[in-house]
Amino acid sequence: MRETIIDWAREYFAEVGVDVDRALDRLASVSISLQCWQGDDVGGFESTGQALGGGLAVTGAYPGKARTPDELRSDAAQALKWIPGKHRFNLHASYGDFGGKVVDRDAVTIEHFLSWVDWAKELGIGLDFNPTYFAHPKAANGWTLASADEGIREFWIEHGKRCRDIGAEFGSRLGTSCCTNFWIPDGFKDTPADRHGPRKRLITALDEIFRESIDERYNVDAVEGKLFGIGSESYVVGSHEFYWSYALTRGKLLCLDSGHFHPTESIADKISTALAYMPGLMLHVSRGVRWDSDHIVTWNDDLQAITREVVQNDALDRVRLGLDFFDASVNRVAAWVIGARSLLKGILAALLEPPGIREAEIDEDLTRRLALQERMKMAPLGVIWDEFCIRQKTLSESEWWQSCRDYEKNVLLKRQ
Ligand code: RNT
Ligand code: ZN
Repeated sequence: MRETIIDWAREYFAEVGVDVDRALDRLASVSISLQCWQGDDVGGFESTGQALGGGLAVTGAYPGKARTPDELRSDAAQALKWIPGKHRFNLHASYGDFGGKVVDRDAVTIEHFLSWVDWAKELGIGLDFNPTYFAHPKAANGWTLASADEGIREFWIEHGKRCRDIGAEFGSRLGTSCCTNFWIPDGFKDTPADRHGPRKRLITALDEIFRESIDERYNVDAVEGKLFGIGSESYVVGSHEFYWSYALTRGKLLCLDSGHFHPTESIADKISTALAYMPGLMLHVSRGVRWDSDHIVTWNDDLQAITREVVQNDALDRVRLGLDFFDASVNRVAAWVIGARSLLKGILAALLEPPGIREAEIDEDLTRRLALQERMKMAPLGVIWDEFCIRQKTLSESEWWQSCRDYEKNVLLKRQ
């Protein structure tokens, strides 16, 4: 039965000029960077008990969140099992294994992340990294690298440098280059008098952080802009244009977060332009609902517009795919799995796009283009997706969920 259905689906796609097996091989080589912060509501493992801040907000009180590095590793390893393919894990600096000691941000070293490296080695996965510019007394008023206070800037510059070094250690120890992504919250709630000064300070601070060059085989830096945050509604120093220009002039990766724009502004149309000028991109695939709400990624039009741009620009090797959402209202492990599987489905759909769509455009037959685009929305994608899960020895849509419920019952709910 299964064979018949798959053969039929393969036939369906062959008819429109798509080789399903080639698409599945390509999909198998795609790595998604799974964000550590979905596992514990961006809490981290510092023992300082700081509120989140930085304009970030997590809502929900689903039981069972990870409280220690070991618990987070156990949860993430489960999630990775239910996500077909080989993926990566994306750590924040506040997630070090600090052993109950207070280690300030300007003192983090690879020592605090060795248990993560061991874990990654065991799983055979790569690690990515992020300096943490929030949830800290020196970021309490929401200003870090662009602060008017030189001491504050110095502190956060040191943090940034150390994080790149940790990233490079990840890269060299794991044999796969780490992407260290910089996002800072700095901005004003209300109308600023000076928009220029903070941006100049941020440029100087970033240039200082990036002064030492690091072998790209070990670490690449990315910079992430934003339109606004809670408490920085009127002005964000590190805006989209700011980092686009910074990345372009400094040879850094630009990180586009799909939740960091006006609700109707999609990052999909920015990808082809960025790739025309820049060596690559980092994506934080997220789902904003009315604002930068960081909802779990689902297989919707926005997502598909993004994944088709990456695929149709032939840029799967130049775009680092990361997830960025944090939802505490549902099972956190399931959140990872649903978000990552959705992103992979988006890539699969893009890989299965018939060449005829582009050919119709070249022929200036826009009616044919539209008709084929619409036809493909009902194509048997789900059958091919199931086949991918089977080939990757991952549980299917109906099965992973049951295992996840068992894990919830046997592990997560026992954490109370
Ligand atoms: C914040 C940025 C940033 C964070 C993570 C936790 O708006 O999107 O990427 O979500 O660093
Ligand atoms: Zn982000």
